[in-house]
Amino acid sequence: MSDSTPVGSASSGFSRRGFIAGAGSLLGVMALGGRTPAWAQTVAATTPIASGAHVPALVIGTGYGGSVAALRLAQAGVDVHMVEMGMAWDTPGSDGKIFCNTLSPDNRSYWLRTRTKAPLNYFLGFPIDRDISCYTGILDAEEFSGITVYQGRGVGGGSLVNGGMAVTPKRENFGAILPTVNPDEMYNTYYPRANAGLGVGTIDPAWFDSTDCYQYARVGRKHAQRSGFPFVFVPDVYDWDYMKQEAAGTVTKSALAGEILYGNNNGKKSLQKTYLAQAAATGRVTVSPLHKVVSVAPASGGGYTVVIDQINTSGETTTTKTVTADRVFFAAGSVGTSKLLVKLKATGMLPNLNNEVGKGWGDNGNVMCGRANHLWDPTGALQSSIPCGGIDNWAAGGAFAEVAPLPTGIETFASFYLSITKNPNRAEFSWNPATGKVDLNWQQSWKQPAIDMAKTIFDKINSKEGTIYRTDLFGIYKIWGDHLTYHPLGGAVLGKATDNYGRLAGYPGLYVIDGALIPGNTSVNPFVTITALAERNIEKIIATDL
Ligand code: FAE
Repeated sequence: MSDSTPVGSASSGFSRRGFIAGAGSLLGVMALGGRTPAWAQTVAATTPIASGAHVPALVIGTGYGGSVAALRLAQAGVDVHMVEMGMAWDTPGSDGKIFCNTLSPDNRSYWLRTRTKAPLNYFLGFPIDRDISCYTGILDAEEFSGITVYQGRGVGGGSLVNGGMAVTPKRENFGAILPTVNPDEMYNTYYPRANAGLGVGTIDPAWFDSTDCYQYARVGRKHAQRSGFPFVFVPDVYDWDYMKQEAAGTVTKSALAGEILYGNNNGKKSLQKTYLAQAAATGRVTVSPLHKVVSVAPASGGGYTVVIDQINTSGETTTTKTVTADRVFFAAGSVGTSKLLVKLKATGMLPNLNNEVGKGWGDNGNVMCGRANHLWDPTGALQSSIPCGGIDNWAAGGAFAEVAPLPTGIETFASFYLSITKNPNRAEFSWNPATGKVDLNWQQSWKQPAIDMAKTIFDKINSKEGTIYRTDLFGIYKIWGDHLTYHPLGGAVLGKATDNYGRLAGYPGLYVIDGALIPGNTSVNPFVTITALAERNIEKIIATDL
């Protein structure tokens, strides 16, 4: 049967043999460090779905929302199949590593591109992008008219490429983030559950104060505090004990080798090591990597018909499969879910979806900038790729700025920041029949409020320190990284396109359970909120719908 063919990985299914093959490849890499962290004991199972199959629950996407849904459904006794357009990322390449390094991107770095598209794409005014061969790599730089949206591709979704910053928003800000959700439930039950499930921890402050690899963050703290801004430690899913050992030279370096944007080979607890590992351990969850859902429509006998393109590592469709599912969970990420729903409504597959589908999309107010420090204020040649602190000026200026690394391996005298701002602009996805694609009507000028809010922090710091903005990081004499977002949110907003638990209006058994539910902003980095909301919604769905 063609469906038992291994797809993009060494494992051939959730047979015992396949499971051990997959786990073995991962643990083999871990073993290079001479030590296997406790959380690395298992990996998600891959079993490409058969055309004609019938599944009780089908989850589109394997990021945060999808992983929570799969685990909790499986624990409730439901068999789940997860469909993921990206690769399994469980097999090392010829260099012995699963993921390539940020400083030396190869074909594993980008999703179907022939040239890298680094978020920070200039250095000293020179472009740093390079040619690569086209491959189903891990980071998608998806281009819409006014914005490039970065997203993870593979089993684990955004958890494969992100910085792991795991931030619970301040409770006083929650009403503006998810106005229809009871904050007591979230802060008493679902945020703690999400933090536990994700393995969130905070850096040891004494180690922070002494280690070379966070000199850049200490400089960031000093400058923030001297201008009167609070500096806060930001929790992360990185294994902080592992990082200490990296610094001590006793394990393979990962955060301290600059690994982040194109995957992290060791210390980061991506979803493959947390929710998806737990899901695999139930024996009820299987995954089809390199499979892309292209259609969902009501099936004549009840449930839904789902059409899936199986692709190869060049992105070409090799097989088209049709399966049926009693329930379908859209967890393809804010952009992926929105694009699917907008297309399915416009092309008559799901015509009864309401007119809120595609609306309320925001960039979490992302904007980047760098500052040029004095020569007597170096930020360090060794920089951990995992950020651990931020500057909080949300209440007064509408900005929360993470002090980000520039892990180039050389002293840059630069302080670098990713700001999350209260930018109120929202965009809308729409179907373009001429191109057969979904457009997003964001305009680059809509970043101006974000820049103004970030300036409430950095103009003041520059004035106090006698420093200036870097102009060489995003082009030739360009200060602001205002062309991108790492944090797409919205497009199928809770309580608008869906009911208050993610049930899609007009179609019983169809659910949205990812960042598409959140109306454009979370005031901090978003994945803890996406995870906590998914925990809340799936609990209700299991209790009342199954
Ligand atoms: P997501 O994790 O994007 O998962 C969706 C999955 O669906 C992906 O694996 C897709 O490949 C797959 N997919 C899409 N369409 C289809 C289809 N048609 N068929 C099958 N599969 C499909 O969704 N957030 C933080 O909180 N802290 C951070 O430090 C942080 N750093 C970031 C750094 C970078 C470079 C990036 C790109 C993002 C970062 N984020 C961070 C954002 C975070 O990763 C993102 O909000 C979540 O991953 C979104 O979770 P979802 O479950 O919505």
